[in-house]
Amino acid sequence: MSKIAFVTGATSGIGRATAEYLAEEGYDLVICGRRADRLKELADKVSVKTHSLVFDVRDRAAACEAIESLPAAWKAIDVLINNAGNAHGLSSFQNGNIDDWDAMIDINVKGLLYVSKAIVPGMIERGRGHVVNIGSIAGKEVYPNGNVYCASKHAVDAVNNGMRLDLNGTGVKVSQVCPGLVETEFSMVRFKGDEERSKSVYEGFDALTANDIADLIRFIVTRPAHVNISDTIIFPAAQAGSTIVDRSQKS
Ligand code: NDP
Ligand code: 8X3
Repeated sequence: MSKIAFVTGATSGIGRATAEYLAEEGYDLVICGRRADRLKELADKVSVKTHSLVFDVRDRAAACEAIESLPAAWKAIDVLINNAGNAHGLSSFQNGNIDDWDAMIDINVKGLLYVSKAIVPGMIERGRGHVVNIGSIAGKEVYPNGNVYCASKHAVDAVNNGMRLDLNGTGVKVSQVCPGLVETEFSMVRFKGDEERSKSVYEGFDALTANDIADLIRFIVTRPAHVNISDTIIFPAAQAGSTIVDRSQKS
């Protein structure tokens, strides 16, 4: 019987690449995001069965209804990839935009909680499952102007650890992947479509790609049943911390 992976934020970047890599491993996919056209494109590309759910993770009722609407054949989710999220803005605390703060807390933290609460009980009932939370180096360190994004990812770090403690003994594994700089649509979202500013984030070094992160996630979810990789930090070789990037060696 094939396994089912549920991927949030599958319309772009890390989520999309992860869906593709898990399809290669034979997982049927529940793919989620707000952009239905992108989900259709992904569904057409992969060679496994897919079920698309279009919802905004910050809308609690919509998230619950979408997950409840899954047909019986799609309900026994084996792997949950909690990936949907973004940074909105990069400003000092005193100049921060409260709408951006709301977006980051609502999407990165509350969205992850809503989706997990709808899926994890089924995993417990079945006595097996794996939740992979996409955190960030921003959940391990705080950097200037990162304030609320860092807070949201520190919350993911805490929720990840809390889930792992509470789910111990249930057969459900909990893992976190914390990337450094990955070139996706992330900076275009953070800088509200400012292409030049977005490009500058990745200048002068080889940033990670979405596939690099998907490869790590694939490794984590394909370990034997007795192995849990509980936490990982993955950097580009040129990065040593949130604010330490060697931009002099671009190949
Ligand atoms: P992208 O912007 O490329 O992808 C973000 C994904 O999240 C999209 O599929 C988007 O789908 C989804 N998403 C955003 N907001 C919502 C929402 N309200 N409801 C539902 N889905 C939403 O960025 P990345 O792939 O880089 O980011 C993925 C994750 O990786 C995030 O959690 C991010 O914080 C984390 N991360 C990224 C790093 C990087 O440098 N890029 C580094 C460390 C962590 P749609 O817009 O269709 O709804
Ligand atoms: C994304 C990486 O350094 O922009 O989480 O916060 S960073």
